[in-house]
Amino acid sequence: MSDLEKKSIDPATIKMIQKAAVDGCETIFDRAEAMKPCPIGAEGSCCKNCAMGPCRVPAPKKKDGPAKKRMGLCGATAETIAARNFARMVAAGTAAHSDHARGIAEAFLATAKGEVPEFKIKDEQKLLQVAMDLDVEIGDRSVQEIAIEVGKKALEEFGRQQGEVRFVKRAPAKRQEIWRKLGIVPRGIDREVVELMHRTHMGVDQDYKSLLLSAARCALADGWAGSMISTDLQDIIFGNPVPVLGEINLGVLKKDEINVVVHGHEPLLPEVLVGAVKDPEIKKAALATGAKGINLVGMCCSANEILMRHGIPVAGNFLQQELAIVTGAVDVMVVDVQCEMQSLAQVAKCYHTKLITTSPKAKIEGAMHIEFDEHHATAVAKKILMEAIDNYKNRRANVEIPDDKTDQVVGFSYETINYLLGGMFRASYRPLNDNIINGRIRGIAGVVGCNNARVTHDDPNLTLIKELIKNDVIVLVTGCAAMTCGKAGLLTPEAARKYAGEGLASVCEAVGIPPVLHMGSCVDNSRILLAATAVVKAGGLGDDISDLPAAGAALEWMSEKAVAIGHYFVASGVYTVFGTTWPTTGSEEVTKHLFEEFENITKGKWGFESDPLKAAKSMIDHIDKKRKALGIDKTRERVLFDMAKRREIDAA
Ligand code: SF4
Ligand code: MSK
Repeated sequence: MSDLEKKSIDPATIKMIQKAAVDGCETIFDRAEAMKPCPIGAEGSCCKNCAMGPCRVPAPKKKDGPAKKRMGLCGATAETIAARNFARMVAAGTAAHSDHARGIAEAFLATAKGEVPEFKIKDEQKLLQVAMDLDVEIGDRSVQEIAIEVGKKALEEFGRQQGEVRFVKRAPAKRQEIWRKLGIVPRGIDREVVELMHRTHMGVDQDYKSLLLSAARCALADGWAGSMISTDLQDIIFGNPVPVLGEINLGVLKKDEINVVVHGHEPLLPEVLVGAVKDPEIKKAALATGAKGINLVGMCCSANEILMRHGIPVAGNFLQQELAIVTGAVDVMVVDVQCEMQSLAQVAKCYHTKLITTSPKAKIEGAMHIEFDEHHATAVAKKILMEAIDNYKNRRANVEIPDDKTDQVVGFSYETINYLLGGMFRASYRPLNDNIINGRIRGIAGVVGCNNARVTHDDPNLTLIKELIKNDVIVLVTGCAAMTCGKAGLLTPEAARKYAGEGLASVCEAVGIPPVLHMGSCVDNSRILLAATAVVKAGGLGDDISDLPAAGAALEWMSEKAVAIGHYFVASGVYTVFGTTWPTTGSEEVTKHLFEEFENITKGKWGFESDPLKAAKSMIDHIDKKRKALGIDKTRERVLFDMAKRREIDAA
């Protein structure tokens, strides 16, 4: 394998890494070679929670003989330190998703009050469903009255001090019972994040089991509250995704158009940009530059949001953000929050690109700042587009856009899958359950998460997913992992025949769906929780999420949000496998607790496997174990008759 092939399996990415080298522009791929991760930090053994440290308590080497009790200055053990570091990742991830949700809830309320003309209540049916789940009275009230109360009730979920976040009622009854017995039902989102930060402060919670269980409560506040609120309210004001055709990879950039890349996570500005590029005044200004128009494309989860709802092309996933600029064709890259690398400002300087930050929470030194405010949404969007139009004339000679791009069918929300499987009049997950029971579909996997520059870009996720579908496991994807699948051609109905096992392919062909279903952005992992719940409720596969033949994975994770997501899946009863690196290897006890003992607590557990084929095997083994427990393992043992045997039967 050449050095370049070790960096990415994606041809467009490799071409742009080469171009960056020619242009003398440093990228993350160069830095990953030059700087190795700190081994003590990587295993979760460094504590800097007070000024007597940082204390380093690395895992003992075998050659050192029997391990002595390792501890920091205050006596915090290696276990406490590893668990505290893990818990703080959960708190940060939950905070990120949930602060995103707060912004959406505020914009939703302003929309309901009629203060944001650009947005409206698009999905009234979903509004009513969400209203019921938030205990909002419907009666003969107007849509506006209901929406205003939904907005207010959604905001209450953040600051509640006692009781339970309301969406936990959506979980299977048995799951709710497990959480209540363990005392880990989240009260309010902010409270759980604050409490976890408090517990992990110097000299507070110093029992690793207690820390990891509190981290579960915080993570549940992400999955079953913060992220779920984001998804639901976004669907109501921007529309619930339905299957739509899109394109993905750097080849979606256009040499003769003004390219605007929208990158980050919050869909508010991207939604307005989708409308603003069609504005006659903007179009005229764009044409006046000699360009053929404006080409709006997405990057990371902002891309997923406008791809799912409008089919807007996607330039790439996390590790391609700098490389989009390296094409020399990006006139503006506009970012909001999360996963935006600070190096974008440096890369932009190598070319003509204007980097524009828009969130008051996320500024980057060297970038232009145009603050987004939903009350002046169109004005902000037009200002950004005018910056791009103005910058087109500054393009330099070194424009080179790879021609790689792939078609993809996306937009599989939880409700859309329900409708596709059961039809409009008897929408239900039951047909999926029937196909799992009869063995055509072996199980369900959720594969989510990021890219990580420490492993070959896109390779672990793609190898894992191909292996899963080959073994008749239907795969639900979100985030940057979904984009990996899009680029590799797995998100088309034709991929079923090409890559899936016979059973899964036959079901996909009958329904007309790909074997890998793109469910959206990182916050939309909440859709996977609801899909799993719907499968439980459809019957025949046990009475809890932990009974399902299902597993989750994030082999290329890098973000703290991924740890929060993984921990809420584990706390919801799912076996969840991470790859690349595992953040608690500094403590054998903590790792064992998460990988083994947690199954006795939440009925879900963590796993780690850096080899994607072995990860697939462990997920399939888990699925088969669950099939056996449900008594449906025999249905897969289908007898294949040869011609002689068939003639024998016919003659009988
Ligand atoms: Fe060291 Fe304890 Fe301070 Fe951590 S909290 S840095 S282990 S003294
Ligand atoms: S963008 S969190 S790199 S999936 Fe959601 Fe991708 Fe991970 Fe960011």
